[in-house]
Amino acid sequence: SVPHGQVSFDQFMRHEEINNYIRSLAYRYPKIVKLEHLGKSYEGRDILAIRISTGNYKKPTIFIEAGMHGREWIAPPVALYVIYQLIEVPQNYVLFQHVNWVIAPIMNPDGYEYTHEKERFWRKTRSRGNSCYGVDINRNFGFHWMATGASHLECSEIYGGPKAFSEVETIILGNYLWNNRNTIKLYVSLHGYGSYILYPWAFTTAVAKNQNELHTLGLEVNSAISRVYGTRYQVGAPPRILYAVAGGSADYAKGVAGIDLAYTIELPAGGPYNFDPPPSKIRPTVQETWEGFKVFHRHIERK
Ligand code: ING
Ligand code: ZN
Repeated sequence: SVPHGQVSFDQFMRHEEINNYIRSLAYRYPKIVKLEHLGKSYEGRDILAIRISTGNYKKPTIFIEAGMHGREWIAPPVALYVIYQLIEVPQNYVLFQHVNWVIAPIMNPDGYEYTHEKERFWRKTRSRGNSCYGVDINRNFGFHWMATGASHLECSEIYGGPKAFSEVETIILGNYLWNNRNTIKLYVSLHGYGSYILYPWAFTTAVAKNQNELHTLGLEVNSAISRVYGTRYQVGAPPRILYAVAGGSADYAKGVAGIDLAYTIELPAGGPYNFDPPPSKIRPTVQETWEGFKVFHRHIERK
């Protein structure tokens, strides 16, 4: 475990440890950090975000979220490392002079804790159904919900839920994107695994109006990441390079909240099942991905 209020990139932290770290940052850096309580999960855990800014909330905002899928343990450390770099490395303060950052490291704390306590490969939320638990948050958003790539079966890993926004965690993320739609200029959803940089649309093979910008920026992020340890991502829309999905968060961010730059990053993971990289994978992964976030930042700053 990690000392209270500290962060570690040598182990996978528990949800409460992560929350305590970001609470401690809010306490230690009140001028640049604001804690945002996004809401409570189905089982009552606090879903927190940290806002990093100089105090003017009208600046273009980068919103990053991780941990929507319980078992994808590599994603929350990447979000935490962005938080750590921005706040605890003073040379990086230039990165929030013209741009605000909001980062939520664990969107599905119930699923995440369940993977620590009971079933390592649990993906969904932990809401109770008739025959099975849980809904896939990334199939539960109200935009072309259930059109493709999702299941009506409660026990499926990709169950879209009894209706769109059936899950409180989906509502919390959807409302945040909607309520901040005028300032959020970039949304990044962190997942694992596969080494993909995905952009809308996921629900259709039709191309987005700003496909050119989405693709070019994705390629630039990939280049910056690959310069560190040679990791290479595939960049594209899900139906072309992976599979079509409806009800995902990035499509909702773009299609409903009007956030034109929306990405899902499938981090490289590893381990026998690919969701279970050894703790030694954390450092190289967070370090290389951070280089990608600097490219995202530069793009938003110059826009
Ligand atoms: N993969 C994503 C999923 O939700 C994805 C991939 C995301 C496809 C968004 C299309 C759109 O299936 C994981 N690992 O969750
Ligand atoms: Zn995922």
